[in-house]
Amino acid sequence: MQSADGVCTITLNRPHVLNAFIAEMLHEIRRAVRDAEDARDTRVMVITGAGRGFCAGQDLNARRWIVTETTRNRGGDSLRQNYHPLLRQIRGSGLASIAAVNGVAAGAGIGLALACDIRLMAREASFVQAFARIGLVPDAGNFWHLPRMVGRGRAIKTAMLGERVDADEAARSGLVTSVVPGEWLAEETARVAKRLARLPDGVVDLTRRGVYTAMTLGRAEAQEYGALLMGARLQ
Ligand code: T3D
Repeated sequence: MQSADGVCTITLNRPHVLNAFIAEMLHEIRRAVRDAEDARDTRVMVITGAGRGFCAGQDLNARRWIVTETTRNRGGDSLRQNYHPLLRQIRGSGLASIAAVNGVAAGAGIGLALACDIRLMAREASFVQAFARIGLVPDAGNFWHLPRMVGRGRAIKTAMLGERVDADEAARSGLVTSVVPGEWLAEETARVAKRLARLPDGVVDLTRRGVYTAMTLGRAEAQEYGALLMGARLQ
């Protein structure tokens, strides 16, 4: 983890397997997110990958271990115990989060990117919903995010067929916020992160709360919630 100017960057670092997750790495990311939250000056968290991948999801060579050794062997426990806490932690933190998707993301790697507030994607990067190919169903947040972000039809098609979604298609369908040539990704990420870090105190936290809470409410309740948050700004 690196920190400067209110921005902390967490780099997934198992490039030989496109930064696929193992249990230890998930623990390390959670620790890094916690450290970022605890650091008084940090406002923004950037998550990116080393090498040519963002994150290829669960490490398939370690999957047997993670499923049997870290869980009670109840179906789904590997998600409950290894992935959900991290995704909740990112969403629940008061920090703005940016996924700088530098290369291919698959499976739970997409879940990690979608848990972030903003996704900036390298033109060479892509998303692959790899779950169905190996006999799994998408999750690590994908079930919730996909239909909301791209609509039901596209969600089902990409989840079932597992076709590669390139960066331009990801931007058109609303999965990512913007696409830049790979060599500019770090610079564009730093630019956006710095702008977020310089916003007046509390704006990032309350805006995130407003958007995520309003997504779960009806129109009138969402308006009232907005008024409450605005009230907090005007005190
Ligand atoms: O119970 C539970 O486990 C629930 C939790 C599920 C969470 C999940 O994330 S399930 C989904 C797991 N992920 C996948 O199935 C993706 C597997 N990988 C791929 O489909 C492809 O590698 C990619 C589409 C991501 C990228 O393709 P490409 O052609 O750009 O790269 P490549 O040549 O396939 O991969 C490069 C290397 O990374 C290669 O190793 P090598 O031959 O150079 O030694 C490949 O084996 C390795 N690699 C890629 N993904 C993984 C991996 N090694 C381990 N685990 C991986 N997930």
